[in-house]
Amino acid sequence: MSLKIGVIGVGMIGQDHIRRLTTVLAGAQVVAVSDVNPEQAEAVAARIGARTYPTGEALIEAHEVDAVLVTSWGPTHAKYVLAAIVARKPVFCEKPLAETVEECEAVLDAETKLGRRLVQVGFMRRFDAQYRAMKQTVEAGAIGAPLIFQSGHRNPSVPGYYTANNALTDTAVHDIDTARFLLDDEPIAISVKSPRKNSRGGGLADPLLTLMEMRTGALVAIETSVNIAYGYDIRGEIIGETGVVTLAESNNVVVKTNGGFSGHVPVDWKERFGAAFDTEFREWIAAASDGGAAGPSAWDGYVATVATTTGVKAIATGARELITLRERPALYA
Ligand code: NAD
Ligand code: ISE
Repeated sequence: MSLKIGVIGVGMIGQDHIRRLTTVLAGAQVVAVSDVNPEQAEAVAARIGARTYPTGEALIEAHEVDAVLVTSWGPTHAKYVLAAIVARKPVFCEKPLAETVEECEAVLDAETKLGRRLVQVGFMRRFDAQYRAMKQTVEAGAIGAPLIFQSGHRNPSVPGYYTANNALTDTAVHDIDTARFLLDDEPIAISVKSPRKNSRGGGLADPLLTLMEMRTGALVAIETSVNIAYGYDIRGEIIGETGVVTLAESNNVVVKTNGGFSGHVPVDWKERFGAAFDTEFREWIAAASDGGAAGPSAWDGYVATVATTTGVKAIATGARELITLRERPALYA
């Protein structure tokens, strides 16, 4: 039987997820869409033969909707996730789970009160074959205890409204989650430094270097460059006690000619993480069809938001700021 999905927010990534749910993956059907831009909702619905709903809440309550996909703007995520929990429906929420720590805590409270997981957060890197291989390498003990994780997150360009705070809340949020995933560790402090600005950024503090200290004593150094022009380049290396593990280049082939060698750099996150998104949704469809969720949880969404909001504070103060987490509920053990 096919999982009947309702999608709230049919902009760029909403439409990309609808494409993969309708043309790439099996086991799901998008039956309902809603958007604050009704013309956009109508246009997308007409393309796939879905029904439109005037509000996200109405879509969540609809009988025909088994599971909910939230791909609206960040500040609206929490209210839809909470409504889905009230309706007892599995919900996939794109990052961030919520923009404030208080809203994330409300989601944790609602889900732990229910006593089972319904929420999955869109940290797609956890489904990327390269990162999974990196994690397996660490867990196999091949490099000894991890000491440092260096993560490079490079975007060719960003829109004019993008701020230095966005470099944490919108971009480095992925590296923060990746660090927790790879090291199986939690952050305790964060500081952010900016070198000389990239002149392509029109005054934006870019790049940023974020240093996160972990409970075990491991350090995480995140470089966010968002105007680097040459492509969308994701770097990663873990330095352990006896070895290192490094993300390979993401191009399929290396071309050697005329005394040189070259390879393709992805143009954007859709290209770099296309296969990871497919795996993420394949695993979500399977879990949601059983009434649950797979992979990144509301707890992971909560920790990421605590870390990014503390990082935003660190940008403002220029100081090292402590990251304070509530006790992890048993549901997320
Ligand atoms: P977008 O602006 O292209 O699309 C958002 C859509 O949501 C728009 O059509 C807008 O009209 C609609 N919307 C806004 N508020 C709404 C509401 N209250 N109810 C219903 N619809 C509403 O944005 P986008 O780039 O698609 O990003 C959407 C989300 O996905 C963001 O949270 C973003 O951080 C996340 N995202 C994740 C990744 C990733 O790599 N995982 C990549 C891009 C975007
Ligand atoms: C975007 O919202 C994403 O989530 C991408 O994965 C990230 O690389 C980009 O910087 C963000 O703007």
